[in-house]
Amino acid sequence: MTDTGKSYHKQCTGEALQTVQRHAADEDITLFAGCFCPFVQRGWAALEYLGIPYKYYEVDPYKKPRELLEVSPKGLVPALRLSNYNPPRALNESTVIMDFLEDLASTSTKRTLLPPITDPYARALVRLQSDHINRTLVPAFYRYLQAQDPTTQITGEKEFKAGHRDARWAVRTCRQRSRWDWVVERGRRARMGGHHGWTLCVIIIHVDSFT
Ligand SMILES: N[C@@H](CCC(=O)N[C@@H](CS)C(=O)NCC(=O)O)C(=O)O
Repeated sequence: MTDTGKSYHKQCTGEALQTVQRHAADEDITLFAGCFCPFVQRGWAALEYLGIPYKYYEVDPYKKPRELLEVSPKGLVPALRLSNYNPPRALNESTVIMDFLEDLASTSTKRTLLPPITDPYARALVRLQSDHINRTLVPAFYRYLQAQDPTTQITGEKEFKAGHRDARWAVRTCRQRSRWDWVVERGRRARMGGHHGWTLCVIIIHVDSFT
């Protein structure tokens, strides 16, 4: 396989590694992960919060191993292999995965990342906010993270900080408009090791900004 020239972590460390080690055994759900990837991290946080059993499986998406291509057509992480089907099924795209996990939890662990189903407007606002974060903040963060030379790093930092300010503004606006306290309140608890909300999973890389 050719060297892509990209530089990224291929193994978790610290508490993340402990979590990986707790999820080494086979389960119905296998998370195909790259630990450096913020899209993986949001699906992973959702699995953890929702209490759904899973196996963590680290792969290098830039090397496109065959087993990853079997579960993710473009060979991107995250992806899920669902072994409780025969033959096994697969799912990719982080927000689709989060939706799937949310639905799965509603009939199993009964935990939820969203406001109650009886409040569809509050749920829609959470998704609206997440969509905004996906379009603005996450791409800027990712460019910043991957920048290797000083000029790209400086541009990346500016874009990221602008996206960051924008996201904070959006959260404030949503709080004024609706029941945003729910999510932000959950954010505070997330910091203390308690609950994550949907948006906080989407924006997991910025949890500290909201607490
Ligand atoms: N829209 C996708 C993005 C996933 C994605 O871009 N993953 C990156 C790692 S962070 C990847 O697999 N890159 C491999 C490649 O581009 O070949 C999602 O939300 O799941």
